[in-house]
Amino acid sequence: MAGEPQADCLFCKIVEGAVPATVVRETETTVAFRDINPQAPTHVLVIPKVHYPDAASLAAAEPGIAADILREAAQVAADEKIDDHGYRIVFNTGSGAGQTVWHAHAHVLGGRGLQWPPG
Ligand code: IU
Repeated sequence: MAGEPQADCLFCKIVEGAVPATVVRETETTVAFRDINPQAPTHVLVIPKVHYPDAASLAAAEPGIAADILREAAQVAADEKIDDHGYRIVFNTGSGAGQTVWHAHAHVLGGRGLQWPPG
């Protein structure tokens, strides 16, 4: 069923606590944890507890939870004190854009200068 945990999904396992992660925030609908391969001094992933393969399918099915992700991303940026110099919220969507984990997630990146276009 849509949104149900997937047995082969790493991020579902992090939500369940079956795989360890450095969790920085948790709400009823979301978990935020440090990326295992950080691309900036602050690199946190914010994920929904429900399973959808990407941000677009999450937003279509659960727009309230998609909004929760954005609110949590902003809270992470404030907690990490990266909001004064600017930070980036990224949803890689599709393999051509670099998505490798098929459970919706926002990257929150900051703590260094960020180039545009991102490449
Ligand atoms: P992507 O947008 O799907 O490429 O992002 C997946 C991210 O998940 C990527 O930055 C990985 O470093 C990160 N990640 C992680 O934090 N822990 C893991 O066990 C695995 C991937 I696998």
